[in-house]
Amino acid sequence: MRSVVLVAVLLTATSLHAETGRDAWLRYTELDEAFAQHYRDALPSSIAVLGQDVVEQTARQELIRGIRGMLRRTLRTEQRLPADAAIVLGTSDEFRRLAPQFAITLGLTADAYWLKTTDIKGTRYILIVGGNPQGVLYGAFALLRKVALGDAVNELDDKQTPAVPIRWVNEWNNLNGTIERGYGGSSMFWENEHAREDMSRVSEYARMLASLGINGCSINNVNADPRVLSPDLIPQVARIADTLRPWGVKVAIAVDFGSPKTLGGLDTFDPLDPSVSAWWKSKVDDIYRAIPDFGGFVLKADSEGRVGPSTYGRTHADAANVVARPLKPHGGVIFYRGFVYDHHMDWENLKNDRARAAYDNFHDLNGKFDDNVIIQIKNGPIDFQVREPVSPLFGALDKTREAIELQITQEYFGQARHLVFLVPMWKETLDFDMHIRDRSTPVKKIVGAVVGVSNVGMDENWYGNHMSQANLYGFGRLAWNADLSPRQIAEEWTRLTFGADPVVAKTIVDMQLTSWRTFENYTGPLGLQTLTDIVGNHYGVAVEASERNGWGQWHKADSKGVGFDRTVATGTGFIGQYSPAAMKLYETLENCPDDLVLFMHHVPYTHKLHSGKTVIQYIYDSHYDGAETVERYAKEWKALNGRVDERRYQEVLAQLEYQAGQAIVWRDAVNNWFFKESGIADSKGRVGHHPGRIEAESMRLTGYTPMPVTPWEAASGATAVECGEAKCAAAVTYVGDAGRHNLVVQYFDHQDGVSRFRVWVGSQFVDEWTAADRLPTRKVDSSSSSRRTIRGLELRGGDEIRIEGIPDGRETAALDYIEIVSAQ
Ligand code: GCW
Repeated sequence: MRSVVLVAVLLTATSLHAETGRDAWLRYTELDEAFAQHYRDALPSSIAVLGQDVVEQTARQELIRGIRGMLRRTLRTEQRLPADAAIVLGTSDEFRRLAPQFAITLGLTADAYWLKTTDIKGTRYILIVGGNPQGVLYGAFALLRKVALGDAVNELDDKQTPAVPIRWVNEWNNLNGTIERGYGGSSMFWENEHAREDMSRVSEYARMLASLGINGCSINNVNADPRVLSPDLIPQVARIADTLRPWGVKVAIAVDFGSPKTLGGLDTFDPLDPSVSAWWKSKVDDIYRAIPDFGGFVLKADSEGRVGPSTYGRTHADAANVVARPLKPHGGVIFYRGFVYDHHMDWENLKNDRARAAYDNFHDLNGKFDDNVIIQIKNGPIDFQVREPVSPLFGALDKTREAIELQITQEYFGQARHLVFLVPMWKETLDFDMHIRDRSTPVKKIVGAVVGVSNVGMDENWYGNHMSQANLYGFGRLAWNADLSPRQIAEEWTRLTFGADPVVAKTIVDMQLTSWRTFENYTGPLGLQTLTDIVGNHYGVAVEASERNGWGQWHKADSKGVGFDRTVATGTGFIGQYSPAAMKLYETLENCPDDLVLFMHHVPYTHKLHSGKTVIQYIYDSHYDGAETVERYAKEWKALNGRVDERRYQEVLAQLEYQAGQAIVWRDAVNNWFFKESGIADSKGRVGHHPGRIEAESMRLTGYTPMPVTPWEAASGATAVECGEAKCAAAVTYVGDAGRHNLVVQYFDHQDGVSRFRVWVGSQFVDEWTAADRLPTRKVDSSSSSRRTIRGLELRGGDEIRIEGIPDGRETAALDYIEIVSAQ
């Protein structure tokens, strides 16, 4: 509920000083005077904390900081309960013991909070009551959020209880300082095989986590280095724990199941061997001596080359339990990952199906895990693809604790170079009804923990992209309350991050709410999954990369049809892993939603969808739609010039313009590939026809030589030109109408150098740039394909357009094509 106060927020001038994004949604920018005055009147000017716990002290400090920032008031700190108005913080126990006059009888569970305005003999208090010290801190953040959002604080009576008790993030950080699937710079925890000396970023991050109610953080890659358990490293983990503790965030680590052997020197890591269980016990006891509030372990076993219980013919339950038992007396848990599959699967066996793996591996073990084991299950049965059904394993473990694992880092979602707001997708998963035993059982009611793969880095704005922060924010908010709507979350984040200007808010929220569909449209619609290089960087387009290899992420497109038959009737039987009601949704083409049709069925390209379109036409259209929508985002963003601080305005604009170019690379690659494979033309005549496009290989080349590109669809005409000399040029004579034109230059920018490009029209020099972007490839391919648009050139027939490329290092100043389009 937004109050009257909001109106005042809308009138508040945006503060437009340059922002780096480092403060994320916790900026606490000054409110305008009238508005600040309103809150100064509504909020007491002193603060008192009942308890001694460090987390409660943090809560007080945060309130002082936030109120000082927004309201230009430094709250008076009172050592004991003042007789006049105050904000009073404490746990419900502390209130009962130390401030009985408030008569707090309400029961609050761990982490819950209650914000309550109360009057005692005419004196006004705002109480922040927590079920525990963390709850107090979460309450403090909630109060500050209300002020920042313009919500009423006059008559507070707001009790919030988190949906699940365990809300953790996993950071896939390596001890050498790199981050697996991290796109925001290097690790804030580790550097050169040690914990960093300077923990200030960790502390800032912990604050962000606490502001969302996240209460645990696993600080190393699940592809775990056994050394993390070495006697040297444990004190360093303890130092990280000390930094997280004031924010109520527990530290956890990912462990390698082979550690008893590789690190401990035993000759086995068999979970049923007594020496192995003794080793785990002594290791766990050592950890708790150093870190009494240690959260626990994350374990990836028997997956993607990690060792596991299969070495000894043991089960996942044996493996999980041997590690869980010594954790138990200390209150620790183990998250055992459900992401177990065979990546050497025979692709010629039509019954093989990676999607089946998690369920097949775990459902028989239901009830066999100790009660401090939590099976951590990815949202979908494959691997964080652009669209997947819900993992059927959620419905198969009713006697075992379950966590849902969501990926905040955008591995298959454009890796911080593309704007994709993931909350709507997560929300669909959490709301999906598994219909277990014919009862309504949405995933959010099944899971007892929510885990997000976060992977923030040292980049000033944490993710390498301002917009990606919204995914961490949204993850935390949903983990706390899965009933929040994506719109509410997007609105909150946008207002907190970019201010209250309604035009800014509307533009950003609209982009965010449509961005998942947009990304899906130009990457992998209809349940095809992200058509990226799945054996490489998971970034650029490579339609066939997932086929004919053991990784099992097949879409099975051939000249006749496309899609993976996972039906019970004729396919792999995957659909049979769901309850009868969910099965019914997917098993027949009549019922199966279009969005997942190719995940569940193999159909001819001419199959008509519920929408009435054929599959092939849908593929073509969605790719054009997706690319056009991103172009629209960039235009809409430009309309915010002057409404967003200059630095973030420019950085987001550059990101959206880049994304618009990449969306075209995807559009053309996917559409050309399916056109070649199916032989069916686009009914709208666009695929394969690009008015104004001139292939670089057909230009007059000086020094440049044509090269085939792999995969072929990554370059227009399957060919680029590259320069093997100090300097090369490609020229063409313009033959079109006279007038204002935009000139697009499609070139390649990889990691091995910084090539330069210069452009002339006749003798007039019109543009130059360097290929210095940070893109995940060392090759001429779809990931390096980049776009430069030179706007508004007045061209006349007969003009020579000439592009000069100057290679650098191993980068060859390669060109794909140019396009000349009217700017009218
Ligand atoms: O999505 C895949 C990633 C791997 C990751 C693995 C996992 C940590 O490509 O980088 O390894 O999933 O979740 O274990």
